[in-house]
Amino acid sequence: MNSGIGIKRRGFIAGLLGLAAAGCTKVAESRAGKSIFDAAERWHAGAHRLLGGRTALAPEYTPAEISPFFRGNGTLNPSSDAYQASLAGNFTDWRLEVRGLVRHPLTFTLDNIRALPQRTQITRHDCVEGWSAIGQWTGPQLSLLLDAAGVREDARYIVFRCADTLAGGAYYESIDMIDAYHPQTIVAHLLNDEPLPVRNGAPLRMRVERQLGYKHPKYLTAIEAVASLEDIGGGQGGYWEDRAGYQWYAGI
Ligand SMILES: Nc1nc2c(c(=O)[nH]1)N[C@H]1C(S)=C(S)[C@@H](COP(=O)(O)O)O[C@H]1N2
Ligand SMILES: [Mo]
Repeated sequence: MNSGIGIKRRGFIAGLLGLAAAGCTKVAESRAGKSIFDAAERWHAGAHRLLGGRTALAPEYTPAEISPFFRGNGTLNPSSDAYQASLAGNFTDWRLEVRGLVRHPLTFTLDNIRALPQRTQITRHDCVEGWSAIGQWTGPQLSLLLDAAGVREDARYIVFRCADTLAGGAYYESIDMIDAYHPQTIVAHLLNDEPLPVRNGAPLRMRVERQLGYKHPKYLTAIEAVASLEDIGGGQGGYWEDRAGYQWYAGI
């Protein structure tokens, strides 16, 4: 069942990308869009029954509960010339690659990302450093991008690459396929209906709502499907996992 839907979704996205390039923005409302939503709903319902707790939804909040200010943490403004030039150009040159163990490596522009079916969710972000904030995030589900690229059967993890560099090097993170296909795992480009502020990861950041703050990479440049985390950084699956012994699975 899953692979059949995967093929349908890939065809859908391929069509969408072609249409987006031609300037059509209404595709998400089309009949193809509707049927793909139905298919995705059925897939998630089936997965939920099979996998139990790992696919439960994180709590969602009401607009009245949104924090007036969503603070930033870690990198607040990547210092590289490339990032600053892209920011100055309103990120029109930003590219998100989907690569690694996929049948069809893809490159998305921000317009491509905005043209995909969107999910909006109001969630609470919890940082291990002892603060929380509630925000409304919007973007396509990661599963849409992965199905468009056709993740191979030997892929077990999804690695995220970022444009910023902290004292210990570039930021990176990773999750397993259960979180990658979780309905609330989205590639966010809007916070509270506005393009992401720079401090919160402009122009793209992951939301992985069942996990702690450091599992939500900002300044996203690439999504890589891999079979093992052994050769990623120090092998523990993330910047803070490798440097400070943070848990790789940071479920909340
Ligand atoms: N690229 C990148 N992603 C990152 C970080 C970072 O420094 N660089 N910090 C992480 C941590 S520890 C937290 S709590 C959140 C903070 O997100 P915010 O800046 O939107 O509050 O981003 C996470 N993702
Ligand atoms: Mo954090």
